[in-house]
Parts: sequence; C-alpha cells; structure tokens
Amino acid sequence: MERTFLMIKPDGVQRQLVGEVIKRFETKGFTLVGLKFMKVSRELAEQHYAVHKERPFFGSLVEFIISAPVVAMVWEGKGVIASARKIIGATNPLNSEPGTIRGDFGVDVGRNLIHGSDAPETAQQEVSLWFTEEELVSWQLAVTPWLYE
Ligand code: IDP
Ligand code: MG
Repeated sequence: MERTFLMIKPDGVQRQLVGEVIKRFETKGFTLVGLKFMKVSRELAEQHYAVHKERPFFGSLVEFIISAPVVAMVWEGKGVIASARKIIGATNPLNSEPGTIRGDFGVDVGRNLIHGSDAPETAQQEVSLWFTEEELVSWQLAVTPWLYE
C-alpha cells in the first residue's frame, strides 16, 4: 500500500484548518499512519526543501516553515501520492480548482496551506526524513472491505 507525506504548514495551523484538512483525507478513504504537531528546526526545513535551494523564494520559505507549528502526517492508501496532490490543488492557490484545499482556502503561493509529496521517490524520502519507523503505525481501517473491492 502506498504512503505519502503531508504537512499542514504554519498558515494552515494558524487558520485553524487542521480538522478540515484531516477530514478531507479521512473521508476520501485514506488511512492516517503517522501524525505529529511540532515546531520545525531550520535544519529539517532546509533538508525538506533542499530541491529549491537555488530558488529566490528558498530563504523566505524556510523562515516561514520554522515560524510557527506545523502538523506532519503520513497517510496510506491506494494511489494516495497522486490523489493527495489533487486534493491539495495547484501550487499557486489562485490557479487551484475550487474543491481543492488550496483552491478553497488560499490566495497566495507563499501561504498555500499544505505540502504533499509529489512522487513515489520523494514520498519515501520525506516520510523517512520526518518520521522514524517507530512513529508510524501499521493498522487497518475497519471499513477496508467497503472501500476496496
Ligand atoms: P508544491 O508545494 O505544490 O509541491 P513546489 O514547486 O514544490 O510546490 O514549491 C514548494 C513550495 O515553495 C510551495 O508550496 C510554495 O509554498 C513555495 N513556492 C513555490 N513557488 C513559489 C514562488 O514563486 N514564490 C513564493 N513561494 C513559492
Ligand atoms: Mg513540491
């Protein structure tokens, strides 16, 4: 079963959208396997966004991520990596479709509420960057037979 890393960014926490965001992944039918509420260290933020190191927004992005608490999560399910990206919406909330998290709640690209891994390789990297094996819980939803044929 596929796993992905999601992070409700400081703006999502401050906007009090934690419950709303979790609800969207729960009601879709995905399974929560890891969750922590935390202040992010500069080192972790820089590692997480290392791919963007040369971009002009890298400095302000890291400052923003470490500025206030985030909710780090791992979700599991069939096709969860690509599906979560659809549920989240396009990077710039002004281009995100209504019905997506960014489309429904955001305006600015630097305040786009939530991160989601973009591919199987990055999902694996990000899950192990943010969580230890012991912090992840293997379990099965009781409704599994009603979600999967
Ligand atoms: P993603 O979060 O949709 O995967 P990426 O291109 O990987 O988007 O960029 C990572 C994060 O960097 C974005 O979510 C956004 O917060 C920030 N970002 C991306 N492009 C810009 C920009 O042009 N200006 C300011 N911030 C940006
Ligand atoms: Mg990205």
